[in-house]
Amino acid sequence: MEEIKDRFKVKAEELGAEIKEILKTHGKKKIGEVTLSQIYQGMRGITGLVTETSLLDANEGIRFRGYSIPELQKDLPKAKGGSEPLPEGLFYLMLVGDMPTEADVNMLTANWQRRSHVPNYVFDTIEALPVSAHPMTQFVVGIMALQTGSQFAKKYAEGMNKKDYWSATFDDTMDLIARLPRIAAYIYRRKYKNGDHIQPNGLLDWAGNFAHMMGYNDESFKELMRLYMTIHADHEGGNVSAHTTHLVGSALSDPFLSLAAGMNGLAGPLHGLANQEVIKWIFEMRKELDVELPTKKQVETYVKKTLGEGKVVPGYGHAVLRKTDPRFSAQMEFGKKHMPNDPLVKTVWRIYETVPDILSSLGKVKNPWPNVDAHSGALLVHYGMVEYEFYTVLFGVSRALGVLASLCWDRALGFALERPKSVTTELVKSWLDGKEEIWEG
Ligand code: CMX
Repeated sequence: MEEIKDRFKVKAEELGAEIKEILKTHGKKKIGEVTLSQIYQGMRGITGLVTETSLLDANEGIRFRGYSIPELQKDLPKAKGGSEPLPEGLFYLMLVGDMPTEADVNMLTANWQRRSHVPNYVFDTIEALPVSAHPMTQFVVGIMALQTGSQFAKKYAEGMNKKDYWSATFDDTMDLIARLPRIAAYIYRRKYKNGDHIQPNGLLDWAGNFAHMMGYNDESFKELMRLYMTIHADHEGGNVSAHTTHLVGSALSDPFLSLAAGMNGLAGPLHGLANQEVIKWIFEMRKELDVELPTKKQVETYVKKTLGEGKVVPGYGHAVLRKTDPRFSAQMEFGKKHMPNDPLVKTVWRIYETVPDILSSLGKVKNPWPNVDAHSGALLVHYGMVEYEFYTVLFGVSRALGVLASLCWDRALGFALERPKSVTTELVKSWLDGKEEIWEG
């Protein structure tokens, strides 16, 4: 068996035994209560999922297996001559739970290269769509076309023992991650570069090769891709893309079906599509004001106009976070290092100086600070990637690392079909009138 697969198996067996013991002794322990507001308002704050790969702290931001983003930037292996973490390393950390060595990361790069062949019918399926189709639509269709090669689906149909679910999930996960950059780059070149495709370079790392296939060979763009693919990978289990992948996977839908579902969720403007909305909004602001770098006063007026039109300020706010997203800060650091005088990047920083006070003054926004999506577009535009409709696909390729590592854990730990209870308002009213007892599970 592959080394990483063996290591994952050992870790999963250990944790599986531990969880069994925890549930035997403490299975009935209450860990919270649920209010009516929570069930009507997006289940905010209800602890209802277990996700091993990362944990979000409202004030500190995301930690992957206990490591913050600055710690990952310091400790994860880098490409030769580079200073940003290799996403292969983050995947290893999320899956196995240990900080990888350089040899572990090289092993993963080689493994994904071996698995990276995308059959021609996948490209043909994408080609059947009009070129005007949104890149996320093309991306999901590409993933669905790949599904025909699912090991999990094939083995399940042949009568797979449930003890082997994790193994087939692992194989599909590795195949998917290996192939996603090729599909994403194909969509980019198809839509924006007249179908002038670029063959993979087998000597490059996963993110470096992705940059190369999209047509960006600047070393600092490759570094940006390594950082981008690392920081967007996971944000614990309750966000729409992670939760959807987990939910659909709980029906034993294979990893291709599950990831495609998660990616459809990522394509929503309140989630991953916000990265395209941010840059679109900034471009519109600059056009309307007819300036390259608006003043703070101009930004303030434009933000108030956006709010007055009943719209949200894209890239600001978060369902869980209550401080500046460290993923925003990591990108800001990258900007300071590689492009401190870029007017668009400086506009993002000026917006950062302006928006939090305005959102706070509304009195209802729980988090006035920027999230991950507030910064990414400006860095991409700096290198010439101006096609903002594509940005969510970049997010999706990265997010696959986290949600698929989690799916491996779901199957290895034998997690159950997800099936929460729902109620009607009629029933809620009869609870409130005391006509019926509130059910407590
Ligand atoms: N601009 C204007 N109003 C905002 C706002 C923003 N950036 N963020 C929150 N609000 C408003 C909400 O719309 C809500 O208003 P109503 O009560 O009138 O409906 C109110 O403030 C309270 O919302 P909240 O509890 O603070 O935020 P939610 O948990 O409901 O929503 C989020 C979180 C991210 C959807 C929201 O902040 C938002 O719409 N932000 C802009 C879109 C965005 O950047 N999304 C990307 C998130 C990161 C990601 O998943 O990729």
